[in-house]
Amino acid sequence: MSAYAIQSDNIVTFEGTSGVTDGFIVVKDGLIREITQRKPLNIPCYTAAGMTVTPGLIDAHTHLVHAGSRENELADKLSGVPYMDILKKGGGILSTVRATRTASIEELKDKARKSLDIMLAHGTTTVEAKSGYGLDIHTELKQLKAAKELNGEHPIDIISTYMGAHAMPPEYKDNRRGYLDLMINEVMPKVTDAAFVDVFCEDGAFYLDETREILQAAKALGFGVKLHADEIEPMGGAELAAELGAVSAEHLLKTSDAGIEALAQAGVSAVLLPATSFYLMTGSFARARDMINAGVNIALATDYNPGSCPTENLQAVMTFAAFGMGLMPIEIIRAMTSGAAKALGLTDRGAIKPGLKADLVIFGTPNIDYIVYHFGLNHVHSVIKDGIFVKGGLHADRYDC
Ligand code: IZC
Ligand code: ZN
Repeated sequence: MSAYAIQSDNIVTFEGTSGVTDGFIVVKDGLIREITQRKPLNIPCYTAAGMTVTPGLIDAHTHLVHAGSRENELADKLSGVPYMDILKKGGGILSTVRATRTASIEELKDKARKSLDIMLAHGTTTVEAKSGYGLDIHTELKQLKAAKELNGEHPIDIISTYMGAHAMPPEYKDNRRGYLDLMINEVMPKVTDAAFVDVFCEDGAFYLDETREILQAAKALGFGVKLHADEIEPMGGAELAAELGAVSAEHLLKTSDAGIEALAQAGVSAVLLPATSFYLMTGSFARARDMINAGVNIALATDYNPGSCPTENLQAVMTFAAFGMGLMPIEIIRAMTSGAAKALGLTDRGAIKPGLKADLVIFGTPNIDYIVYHFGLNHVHSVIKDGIFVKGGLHADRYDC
């Protein structure tokens, strides 16, 4: 069926001031055609009365494609060993690099596909996926190829990011210049399956000058650029993101007032990852309220990865955004839909608006506050991607409302 309508008394559109309306969403050929108060005639009409319809959730920061897991590091973490110390000892990211290098593309895809299924079941319809667990040319391209193939095979849209600058590969430990040259001259020109390049700008990963050089080269090749910025140490990453005209700066736990102002002035989106703050037991969260007040566009994402945030579930992130950052439910949903679309440079989704993709989540809750209020479980009733029910579905006896 190419055209239908969904009726609900709680439609979170992000049009107007409150962003919430009631009425009918008319969907045709995969797109939203109309939001109307009048019942459309001559098309099937599903009723989602008592439920809440939002745009499909967009997870703007994940490390989706990788092999292995790191529960062997949990005891160290719980005993207070810092994340970067585990990396320095050859664990952390480098442990996942070893597993990913030896995995076949099918093994990578099988694991990532399971994660995509979990994401979809929790309401995610678009996901960003970073490479960065190969650090050599072959494995980085293998990760990006896995993501590209999954994009064609799974309902979720995958937007890829090349992140060779995630950690210094052991074979270049004493030759940082050599690894920078490899990424800039050999890997990036061969990357055809990614929209963005990202750098882990952090003490113990890549310094500010190295980050600038890599991202300037990426821009010259036509990539959009992103930074893991000011996560653990205040490195001036936000200021660099502004200087480079980055699409987004991500993490931002330690960003200064000047850094926040720079993001606002340059129109750089802030991608915030409160579940990671929780999982790393940092005791602090990014200053989301100050960023919103300064006029910075905010996205909230999972950071799904096997080390610092092993969850695919954006509803878990809602809990930490609310109770860690003090954000309101409407701000949280906006940051996972229209805010996240902007942080990925996407203009065809992220709101319930005529002409946009019909990517919709139907939550089995009476309003959006309830999604955040009753925490720790999955409230998704159904998911629609490009106009098609890909999870759940409204009952046939509810046709023709
Ligand atoms: O595998 O630990 N922060 N990179 C930077 C990560 C977390 C992913 C990981
Ligand atoms: Zn990350």
